[in-house]
Amino acid sequence: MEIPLKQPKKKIEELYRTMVRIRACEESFVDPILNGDICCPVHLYSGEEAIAAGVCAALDRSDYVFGTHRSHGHYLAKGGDMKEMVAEIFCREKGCSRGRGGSMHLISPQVGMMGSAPIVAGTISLALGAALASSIRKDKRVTVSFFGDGATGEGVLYESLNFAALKKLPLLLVCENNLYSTHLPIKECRVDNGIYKIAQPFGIPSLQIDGNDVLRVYSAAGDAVDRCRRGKGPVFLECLTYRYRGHVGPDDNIQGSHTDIRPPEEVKSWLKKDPIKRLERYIVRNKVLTRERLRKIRNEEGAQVEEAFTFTHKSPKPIKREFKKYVFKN
Ligand SMILES: Cc1ncc(C[n+]2csc(CCOP(=O)(O)OP(=O)(O)O)c2C)c(N)n1
Ligand SMILES: [Mg+2]
Repeated sequence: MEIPLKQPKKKIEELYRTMVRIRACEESFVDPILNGDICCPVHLYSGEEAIAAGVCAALDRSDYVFGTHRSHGHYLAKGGDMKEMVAEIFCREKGCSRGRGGSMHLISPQVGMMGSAPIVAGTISLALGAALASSIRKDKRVTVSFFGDGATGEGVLYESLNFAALKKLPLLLVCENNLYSTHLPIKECRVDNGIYKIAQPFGIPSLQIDGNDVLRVYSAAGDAVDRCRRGKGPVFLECLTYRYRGHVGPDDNIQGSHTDIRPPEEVKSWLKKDPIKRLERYIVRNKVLTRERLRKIRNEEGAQVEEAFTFTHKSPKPIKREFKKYVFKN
């Protein structure tokens, strides 16, 4: 007997393609970071792709997303232009922030990627504001606030939970719990590991899910987005995951010195739960797509990355006297 697929084939292919696109892009930055061609701090998202891919696949183009310091995946999954992202990371004039922002300042309002910023928890209140605006305008848009487990140490998260619940705002709070905040294991800074529980005193529906299972993320995000759109108020999703690379840079320090304190056994055990390999196994087992089709998708996405690098290297760097050109003046 055939087991029905969890999602339509087209959706599964889209989820796979998005994750592959993010991974291909992330890994292409490793060498340029190590040899100094990329000068800004870069927080790679490899290993966590299922969260951005699954959540953003449940959104409409007009919905809003706010990111963090580790936001390449959010930007790409929401439909941001890869060329402009790569150019930004290389600090080029054609980057999405005109080369003034680097890896941690990604923005593409035309697709609803409203911005990322390095201040831990700094964008949660901005997402809250966007959700409040949608609620006042009755435009049916949903806002997603992505943040890491580290943001649970910041008061603004709790203030935002209260206000969002009070006003029943269309806000989906997505905590990407990768078990570490820089080099601090979550066990050393939280009394209780169940982050999802922090939303309970505010009456916000919340759950903890496997953030490396893209089908699970997509389905949980779909339910949450639906609830937000119906005006029922915010939802909190804690997605358990793990980063494959260092906190910043490929091997934990910008120029590659090895400072990762995570136990090698722990890293190894998470590599076995790779979100892309996991979906591949599901696809092949259930004959959703052929191995050949999967290879084609990987090649196509690899080619996109190459194109983005060519575009970037043709783009000039901002000239010194224009550094402040886009600074807001009242
Ligand atoms: C308000 C603030 N405090 C401290 C920092 C330094 N800092 C940068 S990233 C980070 C850890 C963030 O951890 P988490 O939120 O779990 O995200 P992850 O890096 O694990 O994705 C810290 C403490 C900062 N950027 N902002
Ligand atoms: Mg973390």
